[in-house]
Amino acid sequence: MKPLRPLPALLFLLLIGCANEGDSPVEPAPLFENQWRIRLSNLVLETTIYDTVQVEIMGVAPQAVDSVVGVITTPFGQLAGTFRLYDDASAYSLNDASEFASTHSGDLVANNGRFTRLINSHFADSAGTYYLAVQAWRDHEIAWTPQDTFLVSLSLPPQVSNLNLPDTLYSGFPPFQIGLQAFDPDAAFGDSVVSVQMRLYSSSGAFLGDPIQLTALDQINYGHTISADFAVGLDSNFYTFAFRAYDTFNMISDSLGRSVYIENVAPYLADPFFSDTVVTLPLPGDTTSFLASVRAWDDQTAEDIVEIYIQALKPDSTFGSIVELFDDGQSEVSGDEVAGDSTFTRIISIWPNNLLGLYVFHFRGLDQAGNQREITQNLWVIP
Ligand SMILES: [Ca+2]
Ligand SMILES: [Ca+2]
Ligand SMILES: [Ca+2]
Repeated sequence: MKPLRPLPALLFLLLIGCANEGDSPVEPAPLFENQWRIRLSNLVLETTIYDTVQVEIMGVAPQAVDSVVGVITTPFGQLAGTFRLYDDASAYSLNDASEFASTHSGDLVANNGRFTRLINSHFADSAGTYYLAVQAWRDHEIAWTPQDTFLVSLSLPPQVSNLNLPDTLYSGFPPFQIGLQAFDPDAAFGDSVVSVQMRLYSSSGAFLGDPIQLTALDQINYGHTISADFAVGLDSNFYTFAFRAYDTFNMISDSLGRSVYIENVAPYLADPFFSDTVVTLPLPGDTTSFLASVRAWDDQTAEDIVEIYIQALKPDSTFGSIVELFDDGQSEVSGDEVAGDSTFTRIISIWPNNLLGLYVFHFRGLDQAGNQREITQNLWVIP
């Protein structure tokens, strides 16, 4: 009987051993997961335009996945179609190809855990909302993606109408809201206008600037407010405004266009001014300085002004060099007291070798459209 005695102790040791094993840190098994990588886009009914579906299976070697199956259902829970997804770099002609599931998977990289298939709308009897979820099988385990919703729609583009835009935008026009209406004929089954864009073309057809996105004011009305500065850099001419609407299938409406005359006039000039109206020629080695200034503004805002300058017609009837005036507030440099107050200024110097007599100063303003205006002011240089 003696040999039996150690048994309780041995059992005790085994129990301790089991307890220890249960307490020791063990790496948790990686979760068997199935996540969306590329969701199906909306599809156009009765077309064979394919779109990509892709999921990524995690927590298991790609080769150990038994199958990956997409399940399409209707809003009433009826099965519309099933198809398999593959991680095969599109290497094989697939024996489960169907009217709506591609012959080659469309997969790019084999055995990277991403399973792919190309699908068209031919599983659908009618336009409407459909649901897609993808199941992955490993042994008797199954991992689903979240259910995704997509549309199958008739291929009708949106329509745009009722454009509110005048034939002429006069120089310095007050702020104006361009308006139009846009709607999608497929709205009954969920399609809608995603964006309405405006493009501007020159009379020669050149596209000017970036497309401008109109703001949705309500379900069908879209608008965009333009101000006088819209015409910065545009010379007075006819321009074409073109409007297009895009739906969730990226179908594009016909272009709604209008030819509009946009006016841009030269900068305005006023109150040419010299700090001394009569200047005495300085002695040799000296200079006489005075301020020249003019008020200048532009209907298209100061942004349209390229340069305000003066050029003097000298007593010998030749023109002096171009001298630019500034509205920069750099009083020490240009002589301008206040930046941005529309008064442009420059310190002018007379030298001992300058001619005596009447100088006619031409004050000129030039804008980005090439428009120019000038006014003159006389200055006498006397001995
Ligand atoms: Ca549509
Ligand atoms: Ca202008
Ligand atoms: Ca100024």
